[in-house]
Amino acid sequence: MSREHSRELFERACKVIPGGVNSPVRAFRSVGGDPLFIKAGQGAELIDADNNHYLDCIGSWGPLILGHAYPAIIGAISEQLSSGTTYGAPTELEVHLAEAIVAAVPSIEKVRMVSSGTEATMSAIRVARGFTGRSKILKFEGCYHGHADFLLAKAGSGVATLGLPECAGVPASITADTITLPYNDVEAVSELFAAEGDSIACIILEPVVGNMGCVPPLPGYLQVLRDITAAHGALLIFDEVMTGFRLAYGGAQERFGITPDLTCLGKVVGGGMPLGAYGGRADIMDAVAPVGPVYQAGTLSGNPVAVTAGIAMLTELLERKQEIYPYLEDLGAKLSAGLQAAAKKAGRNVLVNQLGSMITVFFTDLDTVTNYADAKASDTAAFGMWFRKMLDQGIYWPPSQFEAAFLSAVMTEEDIDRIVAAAEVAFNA
Ligand code: KE4
Repeated sequence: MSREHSRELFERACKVIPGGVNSPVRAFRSVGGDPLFIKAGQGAELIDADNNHYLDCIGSWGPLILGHAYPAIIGAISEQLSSGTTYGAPTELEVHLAEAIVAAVPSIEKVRMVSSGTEATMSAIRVARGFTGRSKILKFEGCYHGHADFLLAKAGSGVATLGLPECAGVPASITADTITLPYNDVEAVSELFAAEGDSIACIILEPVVGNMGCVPPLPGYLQVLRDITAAHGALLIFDEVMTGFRLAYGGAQERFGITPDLTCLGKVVGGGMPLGAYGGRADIMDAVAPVGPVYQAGTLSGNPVAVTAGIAMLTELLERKQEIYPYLEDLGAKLSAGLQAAAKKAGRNVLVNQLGSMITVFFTDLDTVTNYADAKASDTAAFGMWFRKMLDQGIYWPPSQFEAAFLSAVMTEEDIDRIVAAAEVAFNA
C-alpha cells in the first residue's frame, strides 16, 4: 500500500504547520510513521491521498456516530448553504437546536452554543465560578476537557499521548486553583471535600473517560460525586463532549441516571461541524451575559450551517434511537469479545475496556484499568506496533494508547469481524 502522496503532503505541511497537523493527536508521534492525509470519507470508510481505503474506527474523534457524509446531514447543510453561511444574529435554527438539546437532556433547562468542546468546558467552569463565587475546581488525572489553560493540568488525550509533563505556557498561577485527583477514587474526593469542600466551585469530569483510553466509572462513583457536590454547594459538571448523544440519546447521564448541574457537549451534537454547547439548570445559566454577569461570546457561536448539521444529526438519532443505540451496544460487545479472544489466541496480554461504542485495547498485564496511573503503565511501544499493523491491513484505529476508538451505526457485523481478523494478525506480528 503506497502512501507516497501522504508523505509528500506531510513534508509540505511540516514547513508551514507545526508538526504538519492542526491538532497534535493526529501526528502519529506516539505510534511511529507519518500521518495519513485524508481526502474523503464515505460511510464507515476513509480514503487517503493515495486512494487507500480504511475502515474508520475514529470517526473524527467522536462526532461521526452516523459515519461519513451521512445523506440527511449533507442534504441539510447543502440546502442551508444557499441561504448563506453566517449572520451574526439569532436564528430560528438555534432555537430549534436548543429545544432539541433541552428535550434530549433533562438536566439542561437552558443551553448556550459555542464552536468547540474547549469553549464549552471553559465557559461552563467560568459559569460555575461566577455562580458560586468560588475559585477552586476539581478535575481528574487523565481526563481531557480541551485546551483551556486552567484545564491543562494532568490532562489526557494528546497531552498524555505526547508524554508532556505539563503544558508549557501555562503559568503556575493559572492552574493554582485546579485540583487534580485520581479518577474512580472515592476516598480521595471525600477527603478533599472534608478539608475544603466549601471553597470548591465545581467538579468537572468525563462521566465515562475516553481521554486516557476508555475508562468507565466504577459502580456508585458518579453518585458519590453528585452527593458530595450537592452537600457542599459545589456544582457537578459532566463533560459529555465525547459521551453526549453517543452512550445514549441523553448521554452518559441518561445511562447512569445522574443529574449534573451543568453539561458540556460537542462532537456528535454538531453533526461533524464546529459546534459545542454548555447548559444546565436555568438559575445557573441565567448567570451568563446578557442576563447575568458571566461573560462569554463568539462570532460564530450558533453558526447556522453548524446548527443545521446538529439539527439533522439529532433528528436522525431521535427518530432511530430505539434501533441505533442497542445496535451500537451489540457492535461494541462483539468487538470487545473478539479482540479479547484474538489476543488470548496470540498469547498477548491486553485489557479491553468497552462501553457502548467506545473501546480501547490497553497493552498491559493489569487485570483492570480504572485510572490514569493504570493506563500510563501500558506498553505504548507494543500498542504502536499493533496500530501500524492494523493500519497496514486497512483498519484506521486511533493513533494513541490514550484515546478511545469509536464505532459508528453504519458499521456492520462484517466490519467488526474484519477488525477482529486484522487484530489477530497484528497481535501475532
Ligand atoms: P474540542 O475543543 O477538541 O472540540 O473538544 C475538547 C474536548 C473536551 N472534552 C472532551 C471529553 C474531549 O474528548 C475533547 C476533545 N477530544 C479530543 C480527542 N480525545 C479531540 C481530538 C483532538 O484533540 O484533535
